[in-house]
Amino acid sequence: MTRLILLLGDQLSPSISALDGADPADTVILIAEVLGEATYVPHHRRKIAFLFSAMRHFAEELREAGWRVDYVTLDDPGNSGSLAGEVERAIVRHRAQLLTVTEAGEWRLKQEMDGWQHRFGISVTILPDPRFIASHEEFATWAEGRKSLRMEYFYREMRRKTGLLMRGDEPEGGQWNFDADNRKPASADLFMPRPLRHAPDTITQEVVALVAARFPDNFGSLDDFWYAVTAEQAEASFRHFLKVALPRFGDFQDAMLKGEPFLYHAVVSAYLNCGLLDPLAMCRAVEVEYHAGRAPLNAVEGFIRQIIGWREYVRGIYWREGPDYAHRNALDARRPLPGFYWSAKTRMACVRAAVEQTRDHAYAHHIQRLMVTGTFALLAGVDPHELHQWYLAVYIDAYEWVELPNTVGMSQYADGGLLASKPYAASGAYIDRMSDYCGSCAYSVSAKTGAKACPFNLLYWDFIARHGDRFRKHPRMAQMVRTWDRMDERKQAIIRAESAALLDRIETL
Ligand code: FAD
Ligand code: DLZ
Ligand code: SF4
Repeated sequence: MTRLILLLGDQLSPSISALDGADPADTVILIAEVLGEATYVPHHRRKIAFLFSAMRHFAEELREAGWRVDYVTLDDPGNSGSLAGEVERAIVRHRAQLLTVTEAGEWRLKQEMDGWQHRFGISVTILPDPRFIASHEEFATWAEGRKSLRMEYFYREMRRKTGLLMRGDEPEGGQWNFDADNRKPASADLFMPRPLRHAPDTITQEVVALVAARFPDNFGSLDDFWYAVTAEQAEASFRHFLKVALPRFGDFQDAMLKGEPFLYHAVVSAYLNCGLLDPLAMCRAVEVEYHAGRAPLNAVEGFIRQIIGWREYVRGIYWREGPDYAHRNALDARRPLPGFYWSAKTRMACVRAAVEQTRDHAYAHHIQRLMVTGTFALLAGVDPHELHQWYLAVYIDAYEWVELPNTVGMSQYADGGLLASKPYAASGAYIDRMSDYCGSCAYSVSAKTGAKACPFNLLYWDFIARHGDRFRKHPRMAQMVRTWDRMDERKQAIIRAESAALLDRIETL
């Protein structure tokens, strides 16, 4: 009896549950490049190339380990263009009677897979994805009956569960969270680490040519491809991060600098999210750096929190909230996404820098996503669903389970405060404090009104005014609403009028 195992593009781990207990003698593994997955949003070209190359390399590794792999390339003349179509063709090709998959990372595919047994008329087994620290059930149990679902409390559970940075029942260093030490701006004269670069081999070169030919109009540069595409390369990239950047990861986690897309970040999310790296193994390696005295606690705790805290927590929220989470719009934001999110043609130096490096590397670090492109969209009232589709398309690490809660919840407050305790609304002063962008900007960060006023300044107060009623009693927003309420009426009128004019010419900012 032949068993078909489908592995998705973000399931490139030898320990994936679909392979558990399978016998290479009667198993065929199907991996398929399909147009449907490459176009459900207009992905960055580097993202498609990265994933196809990683998929092809993984298929080679599985073959070397003794598995029969049926790999369907995008330009295979018979390619049906969808995962279901490829499964159907493979069932016939191999006369398969059983199909095994590991659950997919988004509702769209989950709902489709739930119908496969009926559709194909063979036995279909869908297994949980063990590459996460908390199962769906564990998250549901933690969330059950809580008034608020703050990440910090979930994170403490994960610390206890994994034993990471624990001394018995107490957190290492007597504190769970050292974020207060982690808000330093960087300066251009510091030593700047760079992510490890991997020369593209023949497989990657072929894939880059394929993507250039098949996706000529998609966003993003394919030049100078340097990402890791195998587990071994990804591990080398991570080890490089441990050595050159981890010690300062905490200090400069929120910093931004011109011409420095990566700073002290790990640049590992692409590898983690498609299965080339294992989250728990990474955290254990980071903990070793602390105990060996090579990295301080604020850096190590900060990094571990991102992985066993934020990453696990957003996944929990995604699956708990259901498919309609993608359509939440608590602040009723309806503005179309400005064209400069694609073209980078804007005089706002901060937004331009974030979009340019996104175009060049399919990467921007967390504070750029949250406090530059995210905050601008929030203040301007951009439709969160459009913005979600942009984030999902342009980042090399973007899959809906992780991108959506970060966008709809954390960055846009579109879930009404389920995930974030307050909207990430801020004036230009925040960006000025954390970056060197403002010095070379066409706008003046110190100007609150007038032709040169930083758009973040004007739109910040406009946002507070627009949503004053909602936030007047909010514990963390009431103060700002009061400041607005007390502002001189003439000044209020100027801000509202200038903001309205600015939003009318948003495409020219
Ligand atoms: P580092 O800063 O070095 O952090 C280490 C790791 O921690 C990351 O690789 C990542 O796995 C994890 N991590 C850190 N913050 C988060 C977070 N908020 N949620 C989940 N994991 C986190 N991350 C994605 O992996 N995919 C996405 O599609 C994605 N979309 C985002 C959209 C928005 C609007 C925002 C605000 C954040 C988004 N993030 C996303 C989270 C974060 O920006 C990226 O994980 C991070 O920038 C990846 O770069 P890095 O590997 O250098 O991370
Ligand atoms: C993102 C992506 C792309 C671009 N292409 C493929 C593909 O051709 N075949 C495939 O199996 N997976 C691809 N993926 C990843 C899937 O979209 C991902 O598995 C789902 O979004 C679930 O997380
Ligand atoms: Fe961004 Fe305003 Fe600073 Fe310009 S002045 S870089 S728009 S924060």
